[in-house]
Amino acid sequence: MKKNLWIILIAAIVIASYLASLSMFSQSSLGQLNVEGIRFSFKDGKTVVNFTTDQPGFCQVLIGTESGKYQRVAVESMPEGPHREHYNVIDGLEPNTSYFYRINFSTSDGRISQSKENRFVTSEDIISNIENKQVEKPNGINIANIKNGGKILGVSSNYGNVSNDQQWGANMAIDGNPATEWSSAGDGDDAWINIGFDNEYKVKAFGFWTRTMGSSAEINRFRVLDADGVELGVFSLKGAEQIQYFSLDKPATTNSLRFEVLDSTGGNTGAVEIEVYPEK
Ligand SMILES: [Ca+2]
Repeated sequence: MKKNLWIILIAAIVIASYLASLSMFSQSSLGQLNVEGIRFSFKDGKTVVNFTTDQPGFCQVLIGTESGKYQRVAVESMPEGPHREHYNVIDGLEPNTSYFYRINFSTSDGRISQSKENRFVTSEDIISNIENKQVEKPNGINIANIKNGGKILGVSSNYGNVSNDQQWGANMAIDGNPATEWSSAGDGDDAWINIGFDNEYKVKAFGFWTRTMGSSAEINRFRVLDADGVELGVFSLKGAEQIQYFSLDKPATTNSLRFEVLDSTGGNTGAVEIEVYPEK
């Protein structure tokens, strides 16, 4: 019974945030949430939102760079039952950037309320420790490579609208050849590529080599998601001279990885090579 109630609550919060993100309902149809002592902190690529509510319950913080449009959600870190002290975490916000946010809240008896929209600015040094994730080339088989069963499940675009197996097509990022490159068709920070494997693996590390056109097309930061869309981390690149390897905070069991650009020098972003390594 208690478990069912949590499922209903969580579903209610998800639906409320979905509706909020689409702006399909009038704000007056929801209770107004008042929060106390809201605080933002920034560390190791994470933004943490702390606040207190009058009633115990669950909440989400909807976040976006445009007023009324919330593309991201800061979720509660391991909630154990309804509570008043809230601790919501989100990865991968841009440094020194102004964001709009709104808090969705649900009490244990199912009442949903929402805060007014407000804004905050992320700190300069939010990403300062991310580079620590870089590692030496991992041992083992590169399961992203076409020869090892890697395949493109989707891509934001290919330059010249070519197919994946032509020059500038997405396959060029997983062909093991440093002389070939996948280039998007001007996708800039919106470029993404989804790489499937021949099986499910426990992925521990990956390598990423951004392409560059000197003053454009170079990826600075990107995030990685598993097959369920769960974000596995945000990673920063240091230049385009070579492939750079990263380890995941914890191995991810998945049959694909999706790489999404967060920050770049714009234009025809893409990758020379992407490699993925599972645990043995
Ligand atoms: Ca290549």
